[in-house]
Amino acid sequence: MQDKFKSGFVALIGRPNVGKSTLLNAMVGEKVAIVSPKPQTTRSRLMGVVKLENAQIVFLDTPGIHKAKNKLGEYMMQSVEAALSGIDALCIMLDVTDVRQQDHTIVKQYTGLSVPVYLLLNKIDRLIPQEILPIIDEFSGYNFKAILPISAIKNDGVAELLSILEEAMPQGPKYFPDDMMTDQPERIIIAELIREKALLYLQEEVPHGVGIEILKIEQLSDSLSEIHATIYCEKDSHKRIIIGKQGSMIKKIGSGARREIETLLGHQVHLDLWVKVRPNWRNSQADLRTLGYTEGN
Ligand SMILES: Nc1nc2c(ncn2[C@@H]2O[C@H](COP(=O)(O)OP(=O)(O)OP(=O)(O)O)[C@@H](O)[C@H]2O)c(=O)[nH]1
Ligand SMILES: [Mg+2]
Repeated sequence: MQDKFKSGFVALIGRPNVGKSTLLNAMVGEKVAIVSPKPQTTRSRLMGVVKLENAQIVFLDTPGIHKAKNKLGEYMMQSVEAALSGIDALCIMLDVTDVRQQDHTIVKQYTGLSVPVYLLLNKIDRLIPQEILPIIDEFSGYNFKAILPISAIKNDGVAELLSILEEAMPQGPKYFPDDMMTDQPERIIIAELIREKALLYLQEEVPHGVGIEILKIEQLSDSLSEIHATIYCEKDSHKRIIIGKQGSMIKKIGSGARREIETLLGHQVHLDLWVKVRPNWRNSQADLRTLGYTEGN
């Protein structure tokens, strides 16, 4: 019955690399957020809409909580705070294979909110049950509505989480149409898929200084689009690494990204990538704007 329909907003927060974006994708059932083994993958708040039979839950994935070291970091932390306004529930995630003092700091800071707060113990596929119990104990003194062990990557505990959250949602309208899975425009998803491959293949500090600008997306026919993008980095030495020996690295990033963009668009793509140095762009407000890191994203 329509008047029994439930809906609400749920933010997903936690330290970098705990698996927030992996869970978002598992719940939505599509890749709406990029994922990587490197911390600070997600840079902006992004939405994933989960359609249930009698409910719609709108999840807000957020950048991993860390101490900002530049303007990009400050923007990322503002995105976390912005995601918390107007939510109906909060999920704090931690990685059971890597519990740190900072998880407690986050938990202390956010369990005081006036909405139900859930603790998600992610990556349980990497531990045996006896190893998970002491972690549940360690966090049982806080004001959680529930503590839920899950494995986002194995889709373990995800259906249970959704039904618990559905229960907690207020009655409300369907905020978004059924075919809408995210608030991210296609141009941003394409830029993110390129950045995901940069994060995957580049090492140490190089990928963290990467930003992608999409210059042009042109659909040439029903079955072909041409995309031009620039990969920004902060130093000449990084540019050399990103291009690689005889262009081998840029080719690897490009073909990995192209395959995913083809899946997204449903047709063939020519992807043309350029690398440019823009020293210290992570501290330049103008550069952050060019690369899409501004309020509202
Ligand atoms: N074993 C295991 N690995 C996982 C699980 N969930 C996520 N991962 C891995 O953890 C890494 C980080 O995942 P992300 O989803 O990018 O983590 P995040 O919390 O969004 O990270 P940031 O965006 O940097 O804050 C990736 O290599 C994932 O494949 C899980 O349930 N089990
Ligand atoms: Mg993420």
